[in-house]
Formats: sequence, structure tokens, C-alpha cells
Amino acid sequence: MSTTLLASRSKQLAERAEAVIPGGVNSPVRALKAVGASPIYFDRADGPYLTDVDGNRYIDYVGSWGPMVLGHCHPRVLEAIESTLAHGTSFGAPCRQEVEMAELICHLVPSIEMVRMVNSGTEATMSAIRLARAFTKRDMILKFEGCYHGHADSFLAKAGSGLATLGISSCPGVPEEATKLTVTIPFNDLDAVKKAFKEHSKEIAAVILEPVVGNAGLIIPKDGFLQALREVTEKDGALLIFDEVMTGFRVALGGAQARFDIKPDLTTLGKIIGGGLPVGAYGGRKDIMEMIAPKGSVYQAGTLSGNPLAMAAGIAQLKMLQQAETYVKLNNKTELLATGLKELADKKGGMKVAHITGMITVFFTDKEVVDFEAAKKCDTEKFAKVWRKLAEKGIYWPPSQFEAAFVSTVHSSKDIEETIKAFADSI
Ligand code: HOZ
Repeated sequence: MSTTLLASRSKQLAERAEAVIPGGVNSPVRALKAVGASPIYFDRADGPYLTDVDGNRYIDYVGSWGPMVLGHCHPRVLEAIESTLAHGTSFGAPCRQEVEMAELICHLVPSIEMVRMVNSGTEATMSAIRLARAFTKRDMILKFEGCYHGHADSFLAKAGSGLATLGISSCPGVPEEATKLTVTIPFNDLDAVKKAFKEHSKEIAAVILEPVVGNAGLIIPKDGFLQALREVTEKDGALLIFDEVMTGFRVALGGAQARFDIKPDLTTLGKIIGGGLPVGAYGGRKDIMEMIAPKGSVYQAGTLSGNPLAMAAGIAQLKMLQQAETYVKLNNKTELLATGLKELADKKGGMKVAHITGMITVFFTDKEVVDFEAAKKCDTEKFAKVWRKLAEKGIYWPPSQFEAAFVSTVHSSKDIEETIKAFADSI
């Protein structure tokens, strides 16, 4: 193993952490188990780079799992946090910033007329489901294999991300009754959608999906798939929920719904609207959102929800994202990386590259990955070997075949060339 991966300070922290934190980490994927390494502990970040506690610098393609569209430590985001900090960190009461944030989100995300702030993507999705059930007076949820919507009970069936990474197919502690209400079908399979709606006509409260899947590796929706979902749900009276925790403000300013021109009924957002601070939100049609307490009786609450620090950081980032050149730049950077990796795939074989603005996955397989089954057939041992070599060469790629990599506007052409070369030398 490399000196990087055996680096002493990370190793020491991992040993201390093992004793007091389950698995030594506060979220499973970062334990690096699936890639046969031990956790790397980081000290600081700057632009497209991360530096670990041993002083090793990496070009970062995790980007805190999405929010760092403009890179780490953007001066405007830091300024916003610093100036807000002086006024206090949390009031447990309304603040000016949360109003501004809600106005911005409603202005930028096509389907959102009202929004409620929470503290994470998991909170957003579990609250959205409760609301959908209350609105439709139905209990069933339809989700797609490989999509990950956080760790609430209803979503831990055939989920991607950490569950796929660790091979956990069903999670102990989740009552069977909870998952019985979740119907799970393959992504991109319209026949399966129609069949599910035939079998459970007028019983499904909502279809929830990542409109572009990031948590099974990157899977792009087939032409017409999202449109068909919109039509099927509308016809049956079920709600359509887009989980845009990863795609919101990334694949386009207005998220995947703007890019594919589909209006879901509800949308969930996550860390990206906090500029790197812990945030989530769910929003959508006014007639649905008005059912939430205290306007309505669907209960959901949170002391830190809409806290001034996270709001200020998020507002600063969202304002910068509105600059015309942002998404052109983000797209160009992603294309540059994808083109280089695709050339490599053509040369070496056994490798497929999926990409969309700001997101990319290298799958180790000969077949295009259109669903979770195809993702699961990838050569995960090869992925692990390549990941370790990339880390040795100073590239911090998501440590799982079942996670998308994130590109930022500040990855330079040189960073990207270095990354492509590191892949070429690692395969
Ligand atoms: N579930 C996260 C990405 N899909 C990973 C979180 C983490 O390990 O930090």
C-alpha cells in the first residue's frame, strides 16, 4: 500500500476513532472499506484541492458530495459566514436570511412555490414522503433500485450509495412493515412503472427518484422516462418527487427539472443550498406545502432549521451560481474530463464513462450502465485497485463504484489532464 494510505497521522486518528466512533467514521462510505483502504482524515480544503492531516494534497472529486460547485472555501461564501457569525450562530427563532433563501429557491427552481428548510437531505426526503402521504391519503411509495434518498426507514430497500457500497441489501432495525409500503422497481424501466401502477392503482402516494441517479454511480434517464413518470403519476393521482440533493443547482441552475423540463410536485434539496454547511429543504406546489404545520397539520420541525449561518453561506453560493458563465464553465470542465476518460475507455476497454454537467462516473464494465443491476455487475475489485492507485497519485475520487464524482468550476485544465493521466497509469 502507498505511503499516502499508510500515512501516520491518518492512521493514528483512525485507530483512536475506531475506539469511539463506529467504524471510525461518521458516515460509512468514507471509511474506504470498499476500496481496501483505511480512512483518510483531512485537515483543509481550498478550491479543487483537499489536504490530509499528513500534508498530502489531492485533487478532489468528492466535493463534499456535491455542494462544492465553485470549489472549497470560495471567498464570498467565507465572507458571508464570517459576517453572519458575528451576529450569532443560531436563534431557534426566525431570521432574515431564511426568508431570503426561500425567495431565492422559489425563484430559481421551476416547480417550487413554497419551501421548508431542514438540516439534511435525509430529513428533506422523509418529510416530503410524510407530506405526500398526507396530501394523497395513500401510504405506498414507489422508488427505484439504486436510488438513495437518505437513511430513513422507508428508503432502505435496494438503495444505492453506502448500502450498495457495503453490500447491505436490507437493514436490520427497519421494521418489515415500513419497507412493505415501499415498492421498488428498476430505474429507466417504464414497463415496470406501468405494472406497479396497475397493481397498486390509487394506492401509491408518491414516486420518488433521483432524476439523474448519482448514488448507484451516475445513471442518466433514458429519453422520455421522466416525462412518462410525470404522465403516469398525474393520471393516477400520485405525486412525483424529485430528489435533487445531488442534481439541484448542479446539472443546471434550476436542477434536473429545469434541464429536462419536467415539473415535479415536490422537490428535495440538500447540502448544496448550504454552500457546504449542513442544510436540506423540501418544497413544491403551494397547495401541498400549505399542509405543513403550523399552516396545516402535517408536523415537522427543527431547532437548527433555517439557521443564519447555513442560510448566509447558501445564499452567497446561490447568488454566484446565477452568473451566466457558471454552468458553461462547469459543463466545459466536465466535458474535458469525460472526453479524456472516454478516449481511455476506447483504448483500454472494460470501462464506460457516464457524465452530465458537474457529475461523472467511470464504470468498470463493457456494457452501458442504465440501471442498478448493470451497476452491480461492474468489476468492483478493479475499481478498488484503481482507486488506491489514484489516491497514491493525489486524486481523491469517490471511494465507491456506487457514487458519482463531482467536478467544480475551479478544477483547472491542468488538474483535469493530471487526473486523466493518473487514470491511464492506474488501469
Ligand atoms: N451518502 C453520501 C453520498 N451519497 C456519502 C456520505 C459520506 O460518507 O460522507
